[in-house]
Amino acid sequence: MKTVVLVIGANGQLGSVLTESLKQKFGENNVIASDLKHREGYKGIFEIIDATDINGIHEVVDTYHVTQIYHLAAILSARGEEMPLQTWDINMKTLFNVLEVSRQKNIDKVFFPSSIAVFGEGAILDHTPNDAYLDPATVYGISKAAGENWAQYYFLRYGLDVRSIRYPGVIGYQSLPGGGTTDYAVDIYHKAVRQEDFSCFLDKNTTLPMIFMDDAIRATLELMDAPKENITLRTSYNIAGVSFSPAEIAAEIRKLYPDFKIAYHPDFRQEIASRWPKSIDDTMATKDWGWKPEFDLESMTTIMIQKLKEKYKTGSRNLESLVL
Ligand code: AKB
Repeated sequence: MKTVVLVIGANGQLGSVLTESLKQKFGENNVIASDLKHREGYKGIFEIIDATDINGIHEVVDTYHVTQIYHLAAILSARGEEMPLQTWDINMKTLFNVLEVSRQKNIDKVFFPSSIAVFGEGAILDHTPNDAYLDPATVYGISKAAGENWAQYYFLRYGLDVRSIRYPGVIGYQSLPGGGTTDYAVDIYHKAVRQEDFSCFLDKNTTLPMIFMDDAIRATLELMDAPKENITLRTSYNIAGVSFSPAEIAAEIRKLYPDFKIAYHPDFRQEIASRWPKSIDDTMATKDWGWKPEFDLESMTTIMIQKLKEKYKTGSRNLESLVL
């Protein structure tokens, strides 16, 4: 049977890039991108879905005979703290709707992104292991920790093949993040290329786990391709990319822009970051499906700067238009 993929949250930072990779893999006519609003200039099949409405998901699944769902819609850590109850409602409602449609329609595979935000002070924050204690302190983190357990429940109870990754902060030139605590690490490159000073909302030595977009996409595709019997974790897999602090990324940028200036003005996001891991132990992902990151801070910085320079040169000063 042919694979038909539905991506929910296809306009987001990860969704917009993952959708393109899925189109390359399965063919443009076999990938249905969806989000709350249409994306201007998008090439391919696009449907408006509000994932809090289960009927909308059912309809699209029926119309296109969808066999896989990637559910990427969520309110992230920083934005979530501005509207805690709404964030819980949206993050959980959309997940339940996806799980229920998938169960009822016998969807082959479901992807649910989790995050390093599931961890809190109860975990060892250096090389945090997959099975560390989970005591998240943000609504987003709580919703992801609960979501992981619900994913496992649907696997154990109904045999639904749900797979998940705990993403570090994702860094890419193709799209912009929104509402996360790790967003500074994308914004900083934009400011550097535009030769502007950068005001950082985290303290200089706040080390966090991050991952370059290419690695994040490859991890997702590799996990989804892995034989079912290899997937021993039905909650979520830790994956490591690269860990660094604002001071370290600024130093790397200064190798290319020696005059680059950064000032530190920590706000409420510092509190969130200080409870998150500094680095991640991804032994389980390596063992089960061969995960290995390829990008370090230096190689990531070289590509980010080169690609953003090209984009700004071709006149994409409007950040919105950086979404592919
Ligand atoms: C955030 O900062 O909220 C996200 C995440 C780490 O899940 N980028």
